[in-house]
Amino acid sequence: MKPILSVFADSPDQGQGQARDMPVRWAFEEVGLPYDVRPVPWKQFKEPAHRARNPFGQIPTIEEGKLTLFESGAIVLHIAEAGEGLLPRDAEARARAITWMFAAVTTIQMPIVDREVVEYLEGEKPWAHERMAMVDDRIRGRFGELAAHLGGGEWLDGDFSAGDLLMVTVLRRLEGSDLLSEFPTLCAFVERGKDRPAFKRAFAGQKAVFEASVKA
Ligand code: GTB
Repeated sequence: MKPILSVFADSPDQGQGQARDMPVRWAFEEVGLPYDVRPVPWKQFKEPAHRARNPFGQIPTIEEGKLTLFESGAIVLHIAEAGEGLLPRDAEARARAITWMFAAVTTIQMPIVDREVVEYLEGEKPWAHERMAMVDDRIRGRFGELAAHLGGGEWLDGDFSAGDLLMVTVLRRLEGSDLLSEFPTLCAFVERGKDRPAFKRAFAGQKAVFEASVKA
């Protein structure tokens, strides 16, 4: 039986692939595991049926027989462990790839989320401008460190891994922004991720769900 991935029925990003089902789709595509999707309408997010899948009433979730999982990073790890190509076989290289997965969803993603909070929720506060400048500086610091690590390398640690997949997904949240453009190394890293056929299939998949919602 195919796993079922819950996604936005009508994503607020209008099919730009910014919602957190995108890394999960990408991981399924990288390892070649087919999956079905369950589009969840906004009004059902906090209803008991969806909270049974995710206590926080969010997407993404996956259902795989009796197993239900939430948290995109954990789901990507589960898929990477089930298939081939996202985690090295060598135990130490595998541990390093998992370290990069955590670095993406914690160290790098946290200040980016802070920025989105200022932008979308705190923009009217009298201190918003000052706070935004602080958060931007924190992001710049992290981006500088990440770019220095990447240097002239293609991926974060040897071959492409689930760490790169999550890192590209997280950086995409600032795609097109001046902040990311300040770091050509990171922009090139993001583009390399987006060039992968599996990324393109995942992107097309989420876009098709959004377009169906517009037609409905
Ligand atoms: N830590 C969780 C994970 O990684 O799985 C976070 C999951 C999460 O934030 N889910 C969001 C959600 O379900 C959708 S992806 N929100 C509904 C709710 O909380 O009630 C976040 C998201 C939403 C919209 C855009 N956008 O419009 O660009 C981008 C990302």
